[in-house]
Amino acid sequence: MPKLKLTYFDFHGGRGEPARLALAIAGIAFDEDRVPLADWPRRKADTPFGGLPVLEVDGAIVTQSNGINRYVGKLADLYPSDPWEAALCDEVMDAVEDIVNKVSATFDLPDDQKKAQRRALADGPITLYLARLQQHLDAHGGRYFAGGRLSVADLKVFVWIHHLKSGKLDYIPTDLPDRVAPKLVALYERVKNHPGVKAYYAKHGIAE
Ligand SMILES: N[C@@H](CCC(=O)N[C@@H](CS)C(=O)NCC(=O)O)C(=O)O
Repeated sequence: MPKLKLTYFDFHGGRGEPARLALAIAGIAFDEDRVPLADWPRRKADTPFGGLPVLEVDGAIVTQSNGINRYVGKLADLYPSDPWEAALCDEVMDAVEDIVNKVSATFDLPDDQKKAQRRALADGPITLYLARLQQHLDAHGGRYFAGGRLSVADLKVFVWIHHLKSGKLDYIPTDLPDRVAPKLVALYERVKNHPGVKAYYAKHGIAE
């Protein structure tokens, strides 16, 4: 196994979280550099594209969250070996990235604009992505998105649903996933209760 160091922000969730969880679930040792937000302005220029996560593998650096998810998913046996199932796994991860990017674009807006844009996102694209992802889940057996078992796609959806339900996104109703996509919420609960996930959060003192 290569020597791994995953650098990401010191909070629960976000683009670095699926890789953290995949490695933790598989029991693969990795160093974590959890960057406090206060340190970010100083650290940003040292990253290849000005963003996190960054994964160091035997001293070499790679970025881009979904690429990192695929790489650690292969190490952790949480990425399908079958090319078609891999494409389904990628589709879900990239769809989540699409909708996360739309929401991220509202983070730094003045409050009145944030309110208007987030309400429109909740009524439109977020509802659509929740519904369509639930359809995808149903179409592939209802429990997992790809390969008939847990993969990094399920971990990525888990992180997104957690964010939506967390109350940290003002003007996006926290019960939206329950109303629109209860089967995604059931998936979220399954991942949350995975022993490897529970152990990772217990280790970091993070309560769900
Ligand atoms: N396409 C990149 C996006 C990376 C990205 O924007 N990460 C966010 C955190 S989730 C970040 O570093 N934000 C701080 C900044 O852009 O200054 C990826 O998927 O890894």
